[in-house]
Amino acid sequence: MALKDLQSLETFVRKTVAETTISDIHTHVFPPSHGKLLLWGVDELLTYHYLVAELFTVAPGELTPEAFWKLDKTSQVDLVWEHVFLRHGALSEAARGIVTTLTALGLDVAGRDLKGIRKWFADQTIDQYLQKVMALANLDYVVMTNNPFVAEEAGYWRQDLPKPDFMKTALRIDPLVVSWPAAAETMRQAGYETSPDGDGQSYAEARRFLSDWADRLGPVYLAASLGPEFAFPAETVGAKVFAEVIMPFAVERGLPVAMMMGVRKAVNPALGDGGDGVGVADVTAVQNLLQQFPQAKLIVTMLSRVNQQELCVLARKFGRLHVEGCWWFCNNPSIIEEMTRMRLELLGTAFTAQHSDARVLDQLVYKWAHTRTIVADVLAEKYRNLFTAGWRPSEEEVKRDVRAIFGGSFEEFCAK
Ligand code: RAT
Ligand code: ZN
Repeated sequence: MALKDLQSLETFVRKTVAETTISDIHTHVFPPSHGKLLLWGVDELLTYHYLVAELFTVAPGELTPEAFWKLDKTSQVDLVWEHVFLRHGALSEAARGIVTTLTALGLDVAGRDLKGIRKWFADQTIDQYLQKVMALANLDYVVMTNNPFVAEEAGYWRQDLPKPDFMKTALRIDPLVVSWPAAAETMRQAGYETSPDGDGQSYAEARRFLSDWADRLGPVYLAASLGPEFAFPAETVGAKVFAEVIMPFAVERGLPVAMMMGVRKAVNPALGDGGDGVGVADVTAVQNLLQQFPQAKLIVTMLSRVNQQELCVLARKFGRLHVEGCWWFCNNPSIIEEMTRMRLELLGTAFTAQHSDARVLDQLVYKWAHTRTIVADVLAEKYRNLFTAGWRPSEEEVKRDVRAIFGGSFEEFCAK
């Protein structure tokens, strides 16, 4: 049915964005069977590394990261609550996210009763709570990040524990690229003949390692987070591993490679996960990979705002490049709005607007609520412009397009 006037078009677009079921293609959640790896609840929310970093922007000088990490979780939470929420305006995106999440769960965050909120969480059971969060965020599935180089994670996977179907896997392989000697040692201990120098035999064994893990996990894609210095081709171990291990393996298996580019690791190591920064990545590395591996498919997100236009332009040249998400420091309303608008203008609906990157299960609620609001505004404007130009979209077309940027295009890309 064609939408006949601007008002009904806009209302329908907003309603559709609010109601469309989303596929979340990058998260850090785990199946409940993987025990403590699945983080959830108010204490985990308040000690999310985004908020720990923010704590040290406002905390008194005598509170050092070293002292903070020695405290028990409850005391850490109390410090974040006191300094980020009570003594200063909780205006950052991560802080507002806490408020959105707790409100959506029906908790009285305005009452500032942290004790009462903790008590409510203590009464939840994870299986039910997981279903509740998936329903509140309105997701059909999440893609996890599964790193076989982390002993604890690998240990759970080796036990073949149950996993809900709505939690899909991604095989994370950063260590191969960014710390080959350590990765070679992990593989060697697991029975693969890999050496720290990297040679033909080691690379063949690394491909065997990936193959065994891909058989075990059944991943949707392979994934690596890379620094701004990543270049391809180059005389570096990382570039060699891409050329000799990752790309041949991915092409042979028909798996896309997800590259998350531009993270400056451990700028301030004292902050732990919160200590990473951002740098401008080299988009020509992606271009060169696409040119040298004509059968490869790449899924790319970049951390620096500066990279976004260049990346979109490259995606116009290669249908084998899928642009996705407003990653980490780009996951802020002003930047999401700008990036979504630019992507629609350059790529139509052939991209994925967002991933949550949720490390704590409950974050799925706010990350998606906030993104939906922004995408609704941008899409309403784009459809208004299209209508004014003379096109008459139907309800079915609006639904198709909204789903496309929330998972549909990604699925088409993976199936190509
Ligand atoms: O957003 C985050 O939590 C980051 O620490 C990283 O996990 C990043 O998204 C990554 O996947 O490396
Ligand atoms: Zn991530």
